[in-house]
Amino acid sequence: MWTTLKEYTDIRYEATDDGAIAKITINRPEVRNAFRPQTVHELLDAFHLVHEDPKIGVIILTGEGPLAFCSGGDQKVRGHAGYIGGDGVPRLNILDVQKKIRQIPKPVIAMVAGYAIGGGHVLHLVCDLTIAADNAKFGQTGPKVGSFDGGLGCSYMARIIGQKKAREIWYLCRVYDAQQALDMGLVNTVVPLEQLETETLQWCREILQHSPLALRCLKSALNADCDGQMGLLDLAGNATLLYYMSEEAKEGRDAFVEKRKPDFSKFPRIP
Ligand code: 2NE
Repeated sequence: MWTTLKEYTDIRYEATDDGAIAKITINRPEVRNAFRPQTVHELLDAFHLVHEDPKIGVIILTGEGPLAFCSGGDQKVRGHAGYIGGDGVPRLNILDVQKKIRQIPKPVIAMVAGYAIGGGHVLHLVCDLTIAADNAKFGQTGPKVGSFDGGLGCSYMARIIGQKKAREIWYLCRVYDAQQALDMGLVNTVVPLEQLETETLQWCREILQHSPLALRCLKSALNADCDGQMGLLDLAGNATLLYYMSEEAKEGRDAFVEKRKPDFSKFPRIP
């Protein structure tokens, strides 16, 4: 069913046999799939590959095993100014993964079993959709462990579930079960653990039946509202992409290449 596309140490990067669905799995179950700089480096690499692969239409982000989706930053390698990797440099580079998930022009689905906690909770939050197993647990721990995510972890969370609930989650650091998460609008659906992957693949297959360009434009349109000028950049990039595909735009290019005056007179000014 799954074919490995590239070997990594901290994650797995696989695709279905037809190449249409990619699955990126954080593979550190011994620490509840906490991420260290190496994990983040690999996630960025895999998301770059998935972005560039025109066969892939949907991406599943998940964690290895039934106990955790992701437990956030690896506290055991947290140093003075961030999480310290093999090069000794402290980093908070998970924020780059959050940006990549939002910017990639294909739906990303978080498939959550067990804990999605701390930075792991923000990761599911920034995905387009979340399918939760009935054993899933959600929450932030920042104020308990001396951390916080004041970026998408606050503003985007509040957009999704409202200011009161977002403040409750951050200030109290409680853990919420799958049904509570569904009631808050934090996740799209809850299914029995043993059906989690089947159900997620079903959602992927439904999405794959639809127009890739429509999905691409919708994702950037839904992002634009929250993402300011960078959101408009992606939305407008899609407008340019569509314009490049038109005869009108091709006339401008051809005229330049052929060293003649462009003739736009045949293109209507549609009201
Ligand atoms: C995830 C949770 C609730 C699981 O609890 P439980 O009881 O199922 O497992 P346990 O025994 O706590 O954990 C199993 C092993 O995983 C390690 C534990 O230390 C333990 O290993 P041993 O000590 O027995 O060898 N482990 C779990 N989470 C880890 C982590 N994040 N880093 C390193 N090791 C971890 C429970 O384990 C839990 O609450 N974990 C901590 C969650 C947390 O506070 N995460 C960091 C939030 S801050 C963050 O992610 C962040 C940010 O705020 C801003 C920027 C970037 C990152």
